[in-house]
Amino acid sequence: MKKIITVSSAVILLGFSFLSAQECPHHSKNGSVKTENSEVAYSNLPKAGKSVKLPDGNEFTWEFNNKVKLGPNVLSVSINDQKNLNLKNYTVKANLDMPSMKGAHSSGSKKLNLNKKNNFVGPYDFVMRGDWEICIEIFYNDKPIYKGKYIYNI
Ligand SMILES: [Cu+2]
Repeated sequence: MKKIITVSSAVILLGFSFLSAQECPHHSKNGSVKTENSEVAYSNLPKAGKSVKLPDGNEFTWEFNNKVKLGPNVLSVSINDQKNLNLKNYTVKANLDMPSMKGAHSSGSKKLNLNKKNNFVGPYDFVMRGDWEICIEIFYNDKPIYKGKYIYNI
């Protein structure tokens, strides 16, 4: 009996730490992306400019649209089909924070806006040097289909 209890608590603990590892900090304030059915695990994003495959076969890239510096910068995400046409019928959200100072300068999860070139863009402020975690979420028909994170050193 004791063994069974130990095993099941180990399973619960494992499950719990797995979930915590998936979560980007300060990223789910409204809770809407964390419902059981729509849980999408965080992937590690490749570096800026590298193409990432989405589950639906389309691809996206992320980058900052200028030389990244301290202060305000613009994050840009473009989603393309095989013909390299920019697709706009997605929703993209991003959150930036410093893992070593969680919450101290979190941008919060912000929806990126579609510009004239059909890129999703949004302003983000690097207020100090160090490692920043960039979390990007992509939704289709209000359902999260991709979540990725990347550590960016400023
Ligand atoms: Cu800081």
